Amino acid sequence: MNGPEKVRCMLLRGGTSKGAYFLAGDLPADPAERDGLLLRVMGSPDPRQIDGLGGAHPLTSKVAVVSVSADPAADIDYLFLQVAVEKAEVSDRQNCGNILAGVGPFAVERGLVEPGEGRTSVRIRMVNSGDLAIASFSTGGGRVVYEGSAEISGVPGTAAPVVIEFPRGSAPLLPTGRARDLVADTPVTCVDNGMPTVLIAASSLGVTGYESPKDLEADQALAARLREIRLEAGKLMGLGDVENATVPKLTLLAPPRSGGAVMTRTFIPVRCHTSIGVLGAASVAAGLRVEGGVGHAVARLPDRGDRLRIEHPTGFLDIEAGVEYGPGDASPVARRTAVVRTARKIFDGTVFPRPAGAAHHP
Ligand code: NQM
Repeated sequence: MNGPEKVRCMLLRGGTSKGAYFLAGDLPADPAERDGLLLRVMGSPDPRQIDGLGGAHPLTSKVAVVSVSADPAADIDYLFLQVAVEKAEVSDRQNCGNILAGVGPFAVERGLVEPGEGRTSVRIRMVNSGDLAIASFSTGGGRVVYEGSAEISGVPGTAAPVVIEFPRGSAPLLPTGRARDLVADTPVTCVDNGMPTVLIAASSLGVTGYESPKDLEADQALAARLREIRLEAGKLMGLGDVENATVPKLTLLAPPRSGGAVMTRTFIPVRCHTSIGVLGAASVAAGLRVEGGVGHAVARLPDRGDRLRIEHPTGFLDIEAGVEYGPGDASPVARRTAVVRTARKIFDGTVFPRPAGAAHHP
């Protein structure tokens, strides 16, 4: 099918990811046609994505589709799409909290939201999950202010903070109904505080959890074990056959090394994240607080408050996430989650997708 030859597009860094942001009205309404176009925009399938905007890694092959929301509880609708790098696949089965950081600024840039003087707060309906997020960020003189002094691990330099709050989500925090499961002979805690995630003690897989993402990705025996756990856990979590899905994520846990609550290595789900996803971190943080979960023996939880420091390969991510147990209730629920990210407009213009039907030789 022939899509448009050129599309209005903005490239933004959202947290530790980078994505192409579109107004929904600038893309084909038909999802199959839209996804075909996005593959051609990003340059997939191709390990180098040499003929498109993608950066040859899942963290830089992401798309946000934004529109005014019809939901009175929200200002903006945000649909996240993961464009596979080496396969001709576009998935709406996961959400992305890093790309979310750029959605409010993008909505202001495109005139969907009126910027305030000082700060602007945008209520965002995350179409993938149906949940809400509230993002607030610096604005002034009718524009988004990207410059600032907030630093986040995994991004060089500083930028203006984007504060993101997630009210209590709709999914059950423990999708299997248990704090601990034995999956492929491995004790795990399956948790979903915005991102379906399987928590595993690194030691139960024969690794330390301090290896570099590159070394972990090179470990073929580990990859096979993680695949087995993912497929079985996906079924237990009600996600069905996850062979070709980007969820659940798998997070290996080890004792903290730099004063945080826990050290992590997260598989998304095949490549190892160079830091950690926002909703992934929200799920880890909530999962660590689950009584009887696999995180308890590994993590050092602070005595008070909801704030946790999650260590990862390029630093740490501070996040507020708490869980509550009702009276006599064995199943905890997640309370509000909050996190600070930064975002930056990199490019605004017109993207010229590879022509439809052009032969590719993966
Ligand atoms: O968990 C990568 C990222 C993400 C997801 C992934 C994310 C989140 O860092 O909210 O941000 O887990 O695929 O962009």
